[in-house]
Amino acid sequence: MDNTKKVFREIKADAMLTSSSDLRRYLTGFPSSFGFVYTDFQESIFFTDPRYAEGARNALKNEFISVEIAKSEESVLEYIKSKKVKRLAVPMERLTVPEAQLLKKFRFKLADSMPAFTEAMAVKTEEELALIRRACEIAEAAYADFLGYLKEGMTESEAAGYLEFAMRKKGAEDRSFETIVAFGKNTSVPHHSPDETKLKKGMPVLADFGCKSGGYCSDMTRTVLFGKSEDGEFEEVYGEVLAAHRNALEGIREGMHGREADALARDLLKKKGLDKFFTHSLGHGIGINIHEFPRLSASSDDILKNGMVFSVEPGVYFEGKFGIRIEDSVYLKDGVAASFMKTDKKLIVI
Ligand SMILES: [Mn+2]
Repeated sequence: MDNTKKVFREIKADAMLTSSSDLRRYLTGFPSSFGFVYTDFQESIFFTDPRYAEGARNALKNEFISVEIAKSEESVLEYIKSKKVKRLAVPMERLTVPEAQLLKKFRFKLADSMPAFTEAMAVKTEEELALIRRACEIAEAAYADFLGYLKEGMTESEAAGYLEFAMRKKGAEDRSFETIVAFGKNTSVPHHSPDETKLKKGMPVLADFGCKSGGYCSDMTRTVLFGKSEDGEFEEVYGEVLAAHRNALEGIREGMHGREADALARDLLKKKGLDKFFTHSLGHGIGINIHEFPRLSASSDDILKNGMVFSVEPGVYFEGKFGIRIEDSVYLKDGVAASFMKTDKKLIVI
């Protein structure tokens, strides 16, 4: 079944119109920075501009969806009006104020398509899983090169730049979010922006990164030591974070709530008095977007289903000292979680 039907059948409306780039990509499988996807019970049309028309026609020639050139959103809405559509579904949370005003001018009754998108996009097809698997393989191969590239005196920015270059060199279309590389005490900031901090012996190195392949994201974090640390605290805490990561990975089951998954890691850290340093959630859904449904957090009622892809990323952060996070992209299959990642998680001292 094509994705337009998968989403549209869940919505009570005569037609739906979609203009956000991620949702458009989901419906068409085609990347574009401008366009509108119109779907009703008879047809799906991808309205785009001349920059994408040829590429889109080639990419979609055997598909369910036709390609038309549109000058503006207004001309698309005129087409929809001409089809006597009364109730039109749009992704409410994505509408801009000018878009909302335009829709009002055309006097459509509106329905929200966003819940149907969220649900459909959360459960991946085999094709989508294959694209995410590829994005994970590229990220892991780049990470292996990155470890060999780290040298004393190198800045975080340079190291992050190398990691991104390596992902592209190995076939990535893009990074899936801003690459995080943190050295030393900067590792205690979960989303540190790489700066001019130089790598010195004995520092921890935290890298949180991912790339896109076929429009789908990977997400991975590893923390290593650049030479042995002065005291044994880092090694000890690393062992606890790894135990929490493994407990979550092994314990996650289909049908669990996001909060139960989160507790698999959080409760273990709590026994060691470390839960107050685990300042974020266990994970998030991954797909075309780096953060999507479901949420694996202490307050999440989201239900985990086979085919969902999400991160498992417990972390412990000691302000001004160091932080440790270990993250894999994982998927639920046959009721249990399986990691896309093969990179060893034992503590590495380089
Ligand atoms: Mn993540």
